[in-house]
Amino acid sequence: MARKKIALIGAGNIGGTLAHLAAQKELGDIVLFDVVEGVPQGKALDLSQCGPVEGFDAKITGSNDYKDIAGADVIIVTAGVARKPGMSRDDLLGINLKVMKAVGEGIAANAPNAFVICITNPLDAMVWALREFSGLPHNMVVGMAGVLDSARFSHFIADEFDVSVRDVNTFVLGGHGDTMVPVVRYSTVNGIPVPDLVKMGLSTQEKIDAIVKRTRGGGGEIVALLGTGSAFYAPAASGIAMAEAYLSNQKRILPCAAYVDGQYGVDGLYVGVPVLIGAGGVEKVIEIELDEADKAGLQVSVDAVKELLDACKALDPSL
Ligand code: TXD
Repeated sequence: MARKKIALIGAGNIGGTLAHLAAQKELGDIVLFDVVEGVPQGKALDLSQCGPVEGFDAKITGSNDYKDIAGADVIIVTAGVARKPGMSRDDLLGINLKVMKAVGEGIAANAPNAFVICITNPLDAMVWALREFSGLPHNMVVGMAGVLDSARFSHFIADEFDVSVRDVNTFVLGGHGDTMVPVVRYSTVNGIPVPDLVKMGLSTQEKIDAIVKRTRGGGGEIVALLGTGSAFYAPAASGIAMAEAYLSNQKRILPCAAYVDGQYGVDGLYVGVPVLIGAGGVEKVIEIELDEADKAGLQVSVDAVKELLDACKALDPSL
């Protein structure tokens, strides 16, 4: 049986980490693509040499030619420019929109049957643009943000209650930006909602509010600490979880930037919602009940995404 093929567009910090994780998990053979010559080839060779030490079988190659992504089952896109300190995700818009055009066309011409996971920022606009440029079905193009944002939320909650991260399940809706909506009511420690744990005296509302705020600024906190570049370990791990859900038909419910057409009162936008991912790609958008505050929060997020899309359309009239 032929191995699955994973194409990684962008061989930077996240791309390299994705390749390493995909190889360790033996998800398939891996092609690292980048516009910079030498980098994907060099990383591919370096990572291939992990194989004998770590004991994985995966063919890892580097390329500057879109033809090499032909037949990919999964494509994860990190191509573009990362945030620098003081730069907002939205500042990246102009540069990364052009990158999405090139990537979308490359995918359409060479791997139109792939499940495509976009990671490039500003995420909710870039995943929409990538879908438009590639022309792939909406259920086969999805953005990674919610898995990462809820991982950050979960980490902070586990820390606060001093419990294993494995027992923590948190929930983040909305856009990947300062307007994201961490939903405390649907966040639990082994099934016990966080508000109940607060009532039990195990934390305070002020501390939970601070965690929500820190989650919203989770990316910026790391950007400021690193000095150059942005987070890449957890973003890569999150992208891989989504790829595995598709490749192994896991039917996982994950918060992703997915195409929403009707649900949550949203029409024709990519926005962060819980979705079911299986062999059919995004098989379903799960519409959960929201209280008024969360609804209002989601609306702010949706409006921010709409503004970004308008900005994209102004920059590229073909959209
Ligand atoms: O939650 C999320 N979605 C995110 C998103 C979390 C963290 C970082 N997020 C964004 O991912 C970040 O703002 C960036 O837009 C992407 C990629 O982050 P990474 O840290 O991997 O950036 P790098 O190291 O700068 O890598 C980007 C690579 C680099 O090697 C460039 O040469 C390449 O992209 N690049 C291209 N590849 C292919 N085609 C084109 N046109 C191209 N342009 C640049």
